[in-house]
Amino acid sequence: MKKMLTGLQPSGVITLGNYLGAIKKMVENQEKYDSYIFIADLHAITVTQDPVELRKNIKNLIALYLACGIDPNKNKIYIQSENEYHANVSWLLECNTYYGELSRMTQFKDKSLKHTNFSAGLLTYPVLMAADILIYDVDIVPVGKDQKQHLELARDIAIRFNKKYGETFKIPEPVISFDGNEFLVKDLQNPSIKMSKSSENKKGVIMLLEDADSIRKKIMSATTDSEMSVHFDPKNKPGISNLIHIYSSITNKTYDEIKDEFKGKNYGEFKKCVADEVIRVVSEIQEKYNKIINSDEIDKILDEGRDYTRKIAKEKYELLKEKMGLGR
Ligand code: ATP
Ligand code: LTN
Repeated sequence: MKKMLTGLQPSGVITLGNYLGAIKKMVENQEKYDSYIFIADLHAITVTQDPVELRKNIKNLIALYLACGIDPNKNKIYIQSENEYHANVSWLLECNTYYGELSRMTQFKDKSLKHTNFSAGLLTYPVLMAADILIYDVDIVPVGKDQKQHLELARDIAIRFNKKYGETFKIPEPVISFDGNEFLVKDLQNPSIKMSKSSENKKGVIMLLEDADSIRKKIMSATTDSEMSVHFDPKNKPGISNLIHIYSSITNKTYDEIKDEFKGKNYGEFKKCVADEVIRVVSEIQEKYNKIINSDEIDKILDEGRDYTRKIAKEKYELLKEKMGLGR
């Protein structure tokens, strides 16, 4: 059975973008693959985190995974930092990665520009991500397009390592999306940037734990254009295209079907339908979340995930050490 893996950072409450771009795809495919999903808390500390907030976010995110339909019987669910081999393997891979490659990463360039004094971890971040993937010989990594460059780097690192030390890693397939659609959910106020949980302006971002009234307001006041025609054209109509994409991702209707459905209707009517669908999905998730968040089920699931993945990761780490001539 092929393996599928993805990680999410506990850097705040997750957005509709994270859900549609990563979690929903994992849920839809969890039967078909041997699936791994984890909280990338080591990635989160590449920028400053408040320790109390961070711990709270980790727990909330696990509860949200479960509420979104990630099934603990079909997935290994774990916290990255509880499996120390991720950081260990990452160091070995760092020594097989070039500074030039890392400094060229778009995410590094964007994020380092935002801070005057940023950590070395922000630069080496993609190598840790490569370790997360390569340890388990993963085939498929469902992430949004923003992570595609990191995935390609993971491939390059694996190919280089195999050449240098002999067959060690499976090369992950560069599959970004299952349906070939790489469109990211965009900010509702500024559709030229992606919807992001760390955005300063929250008016354009829908959080999964947000209340229905607030979601409706944000969607109804989303930026559009003056054309009054509901069709997908991200270049000329980024706002409407974003809403079409959201509606399509939730209802599984194609862009063409949506165009037909809303022919002759105004943007207000369309936005109302988008809001209804988003609120329906988000309320279902919230209802489940409220049941899970205070149960002790979460600890049991995480213990099992940690123990299972540590065994695999330890073996890979020992193999790398042997190949690289480390230790006795
Ligand atoms: P941050 O603002 O802290 O960088 P983020 O909201 O951009 O966070 P990540 O934690 O970096 O989200 O990403 C988690 C997963 O969600 C990744 O697989 C990423 O590709 C996906 N993702 C993030 N934002 C979007 C989006 N707007 N549309 C689709 N997928 C997204
Ligand atoms: N960098 C990713 C989170 C992440 C990840 C991974 C995703 C860390 N390790 C391995 C897929 C596979 C992010 O910020 N979205």
